[in-house]
Amino acid sequence: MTGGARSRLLKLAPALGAVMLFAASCASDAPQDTLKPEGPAAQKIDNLIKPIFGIAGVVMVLVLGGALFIAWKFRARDDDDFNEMPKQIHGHFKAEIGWTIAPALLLAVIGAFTVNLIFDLAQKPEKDAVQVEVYGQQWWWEYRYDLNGDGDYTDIITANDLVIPAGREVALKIKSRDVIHSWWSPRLNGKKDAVPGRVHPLTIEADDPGEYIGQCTEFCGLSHAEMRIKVVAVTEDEFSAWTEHQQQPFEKPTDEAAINGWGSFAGQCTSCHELTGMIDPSSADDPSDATDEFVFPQQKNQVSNAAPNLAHFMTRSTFAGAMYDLRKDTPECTALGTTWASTDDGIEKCLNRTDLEAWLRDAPAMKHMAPGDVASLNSRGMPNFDLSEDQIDDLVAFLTTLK
Ligand code: HEC
Ligand SMILES: [Cu+2]
Repeated sequence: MTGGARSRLLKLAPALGAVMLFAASCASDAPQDTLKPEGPAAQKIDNLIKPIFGIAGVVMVLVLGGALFIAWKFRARDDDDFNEMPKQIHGHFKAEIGWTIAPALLLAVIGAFTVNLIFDLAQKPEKDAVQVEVYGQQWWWEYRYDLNGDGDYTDIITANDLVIPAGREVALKIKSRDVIHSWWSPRLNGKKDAVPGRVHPLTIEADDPGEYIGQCTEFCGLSHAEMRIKVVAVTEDEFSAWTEHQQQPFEKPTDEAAINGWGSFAGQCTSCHELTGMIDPSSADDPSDATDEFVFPQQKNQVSNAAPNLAHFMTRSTFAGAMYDLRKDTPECTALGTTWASTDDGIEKCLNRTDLEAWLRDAPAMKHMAPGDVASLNSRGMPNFDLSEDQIDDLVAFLTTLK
C-alpha cells in the first residue's frame, strides 16, 4: 500500500467507526427485537444466546487479534525479510491436537445446552392454555379458537390480530392452506414453519399486555413482505370480554346504505368471505327465514377456498395481513384496545376509512402487485372488482356495522 492510500484509509477510519456505531443503535425501539424477550420461551432463548454470543466474541477477539498481532510483529522490514521463509510448524502434534480439540469441546458444550433448550421449548403446554389454530395463507394469517377444549376450533374465527390473555400460555397449532409460511413474533418465541399437510405446535406467552409485532419469515409468493403478524395481549378480564363479544350473533344492519352494502356483500363477496352467522338479506324480512344461516355459494375462485372471516371485523386493529391499520394508530384510539369500535363515536374517530376504501377500490394494488400478476380471479389474494364509489360507500357502511 502506498503512503497516500494508507493515510487516506486512516482518515476514513473514524468515519467508518461512527457509521458502525450509528447503525448498531438504529434498532433501539424496533418492535421486532429478539433481544428484548417478553415471554418465558423468548427469555430462555435469550438466556442461551447471550452467553454464546459472549463466547463467540471472545473467540473472535483472540483469533483476529492474534492474526493481526502476528502479521504486525513479524512483518517484513527490509528486502532480506522478504527472502526469508518463516519457521514451518506443519505437523506439530501438540498444536494440531490442541486447536482441533478446543473448538470441538466448546461446540459440544454449546450443543448440549442448545439441545436441552430445544426439548424444553417443545414441552406440552399447560392445561389452561388457550388453544388456537393458526392458518397461513397467501398473504394473511387466520386464527381459530377452541375455547372449551372440545377439539372444535370454530368458537372464534378471526384474522390478523391474535388476541391473547397476558400471563397465560397460548398453544398454537400452526398450519398452512397453500405454500410454506413461517410464523414469528420475535419477542414471544422462536419461529415455526407453517407447512401444508402438517401441524406444528408452538407455545407462546406474553408477560404483559401490549402489542407484539412479527411477520411471515418464509418467502411465500409475491406479497410475502406484506404478511404481517400482530399479537395483541390483553388482561384476563379483557380477554373474557373479547371472547364473549366475538361469539355474539350477526346483527342485521338497519341503516339504508348498510342494507344496500349487505346486499352487494351477499352477492359478490361471500364466494370467498365467511361471515359467521350471516343470514341471507333476501330472506331477512321474513321472520321464519331470518334464522337460517346464509348458504355460501361454491367457493371456486380461491384455490384454498378461504378469505378472512369478517364477523366482528370492526374489533380488529388491522386488516389485509396486518399491513394496514383498521383502527387509526393515534394514542387515543390505541388506548381503546379491542373495544375501539363499540360506539358510533369510536368508529367515527378511529376508523381508517381511507385505506379501507382504497382496499375495496383495488386490493391487489394495496398489496403492491403489478397488474399483470393479478390478471384473473384465479390469482391469489383479493381481486379488484371495479366497484363504483357508491358501492364502496355502501359496503363500508355495511362493514362498519360488524362491531
Ligand atoms: C376471490 C375471493 C374474494 C372475494 C370474492 C372477496 N374477497 Fe375480500 N379478501 C379476500 C382475501 C384472500 C383477503 C385477504 C387478502 C390479504 O390479506 O392479502 C381479503 C380481504 C378482505 C378484507 C380485509 C379483511 C381482513 O381482516 O384482513 C376485507 C374488508 C374484504 N376482503 C372485503 C371484501 C368485500 C367487501 C368483497 C366483495 C366486494 C370481497 N372482499 C370479496 C378474498 C376475496
Ligand atoms: Cu407467508
